[in-house]
Amino acid sequence: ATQTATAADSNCLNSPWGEIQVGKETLTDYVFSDVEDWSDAPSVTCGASGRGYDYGMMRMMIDRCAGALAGHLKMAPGDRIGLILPNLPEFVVLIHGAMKAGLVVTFANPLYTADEVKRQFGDCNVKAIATIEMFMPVAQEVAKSLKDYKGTIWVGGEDDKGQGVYGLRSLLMADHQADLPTVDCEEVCLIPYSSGTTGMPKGVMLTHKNLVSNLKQTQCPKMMKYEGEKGKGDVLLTVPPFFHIYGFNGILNYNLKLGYHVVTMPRFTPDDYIKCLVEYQPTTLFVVPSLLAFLATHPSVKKEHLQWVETIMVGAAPTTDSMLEKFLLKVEKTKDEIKLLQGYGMTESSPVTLMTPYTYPYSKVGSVGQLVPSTQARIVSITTGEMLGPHKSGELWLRGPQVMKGYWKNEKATKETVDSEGWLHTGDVAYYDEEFYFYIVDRTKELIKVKGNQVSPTELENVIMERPEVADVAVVGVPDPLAGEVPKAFVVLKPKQKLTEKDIKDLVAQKLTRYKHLDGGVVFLESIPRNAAGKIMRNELKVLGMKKR
Ligand code: 4UV
Repeated sequence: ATQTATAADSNCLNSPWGEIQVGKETLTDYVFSDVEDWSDAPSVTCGASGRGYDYGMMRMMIDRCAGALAGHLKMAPGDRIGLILPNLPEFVVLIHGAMKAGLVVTFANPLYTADEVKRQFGDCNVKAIATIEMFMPVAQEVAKSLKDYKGTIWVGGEDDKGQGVYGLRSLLMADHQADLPTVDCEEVCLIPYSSGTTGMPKGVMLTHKNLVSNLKQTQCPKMMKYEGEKGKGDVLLTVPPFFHIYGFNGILNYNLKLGYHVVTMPRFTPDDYIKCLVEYQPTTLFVVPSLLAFLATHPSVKKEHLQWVETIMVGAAPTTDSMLEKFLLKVEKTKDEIKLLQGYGMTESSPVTLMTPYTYPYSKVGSVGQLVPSTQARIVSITTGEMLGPHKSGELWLRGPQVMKGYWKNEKATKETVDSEGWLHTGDVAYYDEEFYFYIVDRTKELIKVKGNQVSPTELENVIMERPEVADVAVVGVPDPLAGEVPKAFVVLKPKQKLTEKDIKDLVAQKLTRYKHLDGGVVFLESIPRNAAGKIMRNELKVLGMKKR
């Protein structure tokens, strides 16, 4: 109904869904602001162990965690804390407890190697780490490399281990008191890492205002026709990691704000997932495309397992119409019976900028939706730099209150990514149709997406270049039916040097976590195609990579 408002400005496209009131609250206060209405209802449950807390208990633990961090570990407002945690109910206690104490959180994939965590936590000067027993050796090794370190929080630990390792339970039981700071909504509270359009992963500075605005944008009553039936016992089953912006803000905070029962698990296994479907009877699933493919095609997932599902949200990487069709075939439901939502986002935009509204017709299923409220877009020609009209593909630029403050200690990359008028240059190629539905068609940036996870080619190239036999290297993503894309390396050896594909693969496998491994293989070349400026011509390599599989 409001769609004519879209093209309002000849300079850019506006959201057809109008504006939201930009968030002034802190993230934790906003997410838990309605908690009184459902304090006895379950908040987050670990599907593997059954351990969980109701909303009232969760909020009390968050308050006590804030008190312990400020009062006992002596973390000061603005200090960084690093989480090395899988999806557990206690993740919520730590992250919101830290934010309540005015701290800035950065989170790492718990399956990262010590080298990967050291780089990230060192870059933003982390002063405390929270982790579980399984990852304590990595945490301790990383802690040794950090300056002014205040201590490690042992999630799952009853008592303190000594030597600066505090059991979370004992910290919470002690009810440490502290004067907590008044936190301004413009302050940074989260620094997730993203490679952006080029180079190594960089810290993305997100403020309370960024994150709260994005929750308001994605829960806009007009766009989502959200009925206000909050906390009525709806159950969400979700496995995308909370240590990625989609999992943290797009899924966890989004659903906690609505009073949902969030069921998750620290590690995905088909058996555990199916067990949770039967036990918790979720009405909603938030997935990435590879998980949708699992649900749609895995023989052990049966129609009966999914009989309660009413809504399924897919984000973080491209999904296909045929996969959505396969899912509907599996559950033997029509497109009217299951609400399929899709979204497009980026770490740099807290994350959501495009989402399918409740009005979206099934004929547009390949679309990632329309601009969320208070968000503007431009499609900019890659060759001429001019703004393009409907059905023409160009780079997608976005602007809104959810766009990051900048990259941590990296003004150069910030300026290259967010221009002086506030436009975020996404590095994605997209077009829109007459009804202002957007379609993502390609990427100009280097980023590789493996099962929704970011892989920076630069990071792999740096590891491979460490070998003295290597003269030059380039890494690109090649299509993969299950993972979406996988990394593939092109290597030039120095004269008379010998290395095998296995040598290169092993090198990467030693240094980097599993999903970054060279599953696309290794090809040895005489030279890497580069343009006059010395930039790797990645598109040529992608074509070559597909031929040489
Ligand atoms: O920075 P990042 O790892 O961030 C994300 C965030 C994704 C989403 C998606 C929907 C949500 O509702 C939500 O809360 C979070 O993935 O990677 C950003 C890049 O991933 C690709 C694209 O290249 C981005 O620049 N990407 C993300 N979503 C999609 C996508 C999509 N729906 N379709 C195609 N590519």
